[in-house]
Amino acid sequence: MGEVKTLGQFIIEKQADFPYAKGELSRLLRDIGIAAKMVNREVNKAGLMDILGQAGSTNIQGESQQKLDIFANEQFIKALTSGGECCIVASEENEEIITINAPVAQNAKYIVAIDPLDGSSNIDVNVAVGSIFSIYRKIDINAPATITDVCQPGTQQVAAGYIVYGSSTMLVYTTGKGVNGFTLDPSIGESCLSHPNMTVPADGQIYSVNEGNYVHFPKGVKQYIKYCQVEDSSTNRPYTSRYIGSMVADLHRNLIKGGIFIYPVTANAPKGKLRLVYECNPMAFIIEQAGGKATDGFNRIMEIEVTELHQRSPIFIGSKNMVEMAERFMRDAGVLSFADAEPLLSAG
Ligand code: AHM
Ligand code: MG
Repeated sequence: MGEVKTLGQFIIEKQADFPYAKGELSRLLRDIGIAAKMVNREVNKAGLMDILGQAGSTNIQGESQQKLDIFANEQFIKALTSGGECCIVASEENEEIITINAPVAQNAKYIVAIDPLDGSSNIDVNVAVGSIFSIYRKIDINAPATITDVCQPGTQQVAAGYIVYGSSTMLVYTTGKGVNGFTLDPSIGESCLSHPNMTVPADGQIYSVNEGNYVHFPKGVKQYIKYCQVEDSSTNRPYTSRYIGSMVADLHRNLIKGGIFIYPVTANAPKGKLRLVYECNPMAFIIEQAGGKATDGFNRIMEIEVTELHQRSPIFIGSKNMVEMAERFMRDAGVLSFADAEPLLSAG
């Protein structure tokens, strides 16, 4: 049997990569790992407990909240409040930022943005869901943290990660030095390093997009989808379409197998659906660290100016070459029809 390395051991070992680290980020990551285990326990009981179904309230985006959304949000906030390393939590489920005033957090310098339970419409049907987190450092270490500290561009992220509650539960994270994945062993209650140095293949054969919205997509996206469906043995097309409806699960699969995930602007969601701060930026950081690419069709996700906490953005993310091809279609959409574009693209 090979040597098993737990998430806790790995985090402490990696602290050495940051010569002046005092262990605060390590403790913060550990706290997030603990909250994730609590959420995992409840997600796994979802079919057994009276926890299924809607809680009857709506979140600030007007979407109905599931009971597990609320539970997951509470677990993360509780863990971050009592951990002492986090001064502000920003969550998909809370309209305003949550400032932590606990005495233990007096010197806290980290901001954590979370989507505590992403893809929650999939819970009732036993399909994978996830949690996403993004960590920033306070801009001015001596001043109280404000919303400005939360609205930093994605390039300023110190760490980011996700937990996918799937056929097994995995935590995948980066601190800007590659991407590592840990699988929860339920028999010992520990997440163990199972996917060291994860990289996303530069090319893939999977495209993930909600094609039901096709009619509402911009021309460039429509043309790219058609491109994915054209037969061409030299590029292994047609590609395979896979769409779970849980961004974390869709991206996790594409990270491992190679592929592109697109949530563009649509007629109904003119700014896109997914949120920049706690969905797009952390996923972009992870995918870039794994060698992939994340843009809004034109600009790098992590360089987009953040003007509000719940800002939305279109996203094209995954295998580098696939994202670049989709960007070409976006750029050329105004001038080229698909029929014109196809020979141009096959010519390279
Ligand atoms: P949520 O945060 O309310 O769960 O919404 C985000 C989810 C993503 O996980 C997923 O990629 C997307 O919404 C699916 O949206 P759609 O049903 O419009 O395809
Ligand atoms: Mg979400």
